[in-house]
Amino acid sequence: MSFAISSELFEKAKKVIPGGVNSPVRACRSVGCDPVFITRASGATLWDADGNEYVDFVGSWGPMIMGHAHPQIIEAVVRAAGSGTSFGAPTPAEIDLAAMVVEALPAVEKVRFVNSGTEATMSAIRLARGYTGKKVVVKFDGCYHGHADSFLVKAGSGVLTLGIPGSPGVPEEIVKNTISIPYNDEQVLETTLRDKKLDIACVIVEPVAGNMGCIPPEPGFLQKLRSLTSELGIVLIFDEVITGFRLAYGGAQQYYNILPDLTCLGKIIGGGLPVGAYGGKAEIMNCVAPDGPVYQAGTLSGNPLAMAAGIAALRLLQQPRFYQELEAKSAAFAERLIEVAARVGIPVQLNRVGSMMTAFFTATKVTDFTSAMLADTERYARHYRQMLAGGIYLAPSQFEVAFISAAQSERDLDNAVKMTEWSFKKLVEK
Ligand code: KE4
Repeated sequence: MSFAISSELFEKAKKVIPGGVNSPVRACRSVGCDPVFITRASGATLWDADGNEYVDFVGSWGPMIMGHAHPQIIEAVVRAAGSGTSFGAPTPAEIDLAAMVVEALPAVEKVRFVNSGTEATMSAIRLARGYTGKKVVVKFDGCYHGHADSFLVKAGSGVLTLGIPGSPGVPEEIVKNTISIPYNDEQVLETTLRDKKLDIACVIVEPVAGNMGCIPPEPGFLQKLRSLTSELGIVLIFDEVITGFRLAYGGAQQYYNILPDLTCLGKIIGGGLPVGAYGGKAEIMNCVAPDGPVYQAGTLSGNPLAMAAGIAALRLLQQPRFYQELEAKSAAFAERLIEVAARVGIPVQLNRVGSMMTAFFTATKVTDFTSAMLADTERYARHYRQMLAGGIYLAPSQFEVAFISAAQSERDLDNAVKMTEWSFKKLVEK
């Protein structure tokens, strides 16, 4: 494979864009190579500027559950574009997508659209603080909720991959109101939430962690979180930017049957266009301007093209048996990877929930940030480069997830398993 044109493009990009990328993890720093520049995608296939072809397991970090350039999504966006691209005024499509989200998510009575997952979570914690009159936000080590100041303490994706614990530019006055505790630790959770000295407004959690690699909630953890926050009058926020419409049509809240007070969404609900959303109990959402005093706004919120893409995407997810078939495909693929690792004799922990999974290069069970940090990131980097050379496009970080989509064919998955076995064998050879 030649990456000559991508390398040229990267040099050009670095002259005008910090690091040559518009999001740090894309720079592939933690996997020891330069990024390839993608020019086209269709279904489960990506093509880069050198014409190399890849089976895609990143799916634009989650949105592309239906695969790339799905004809019905493209057709919806093209049709919408023909009527104009942005009005800064309410449109019928916003009502349609909002109604679909409310219909799908058991804990959401009202929803506000924004333009990214970060905007969704940033707005949700402001709302929780405004609604409760309290200040402290509790999050979990290794969970990532976007790059708003309040979250950049032991964040997961991006910051963790770059090894920057928190970030310069975030005033400590902000982060002193953010507490980060270990994921899956009920003991510390209870002690923290019951600490009378803490003026806790909300807890925000990835119901399945996806930004320190895939880490499922331990049995009972989410139930404990729900019962404690209900008892103590703390707003429970599910950050479902990844899990929303990924684990089930009703997201993690349907999958685990746990109802948060607020839900944050992104990725899939935009069908690949920039959409985020936060929603929840009407009693809380009615505190959002202009109904209530909690301010939040956005020029392109509810953009007609993004709404059209989101509506088309969710309609495709309503197909009967969509999630059962995706689960069967994901489970079978994960099982084959586990078998390959055992056959080759390489220590790998394969964490999976539904169609999101991570192969951690470690012999230790991965249940939280500390155990995730034991993974061999050098070995992952070699694996990433070997798989890329073999036409398999993985996340350029050990601390992200691989996604199965409706578009990967049996042949694609067979190729990925074969390449994985080849790469694992090279890794154990040294
Ligand atoms: P965005 O602002 O990137 O749309 O969403 C932030 C966000 C919020 N919550 C969760 C659970 C998320 O996973 C994310 C963003 N995810 C990362 C990858 N895991 C985006 C990739 C990137 O930063 O380039």
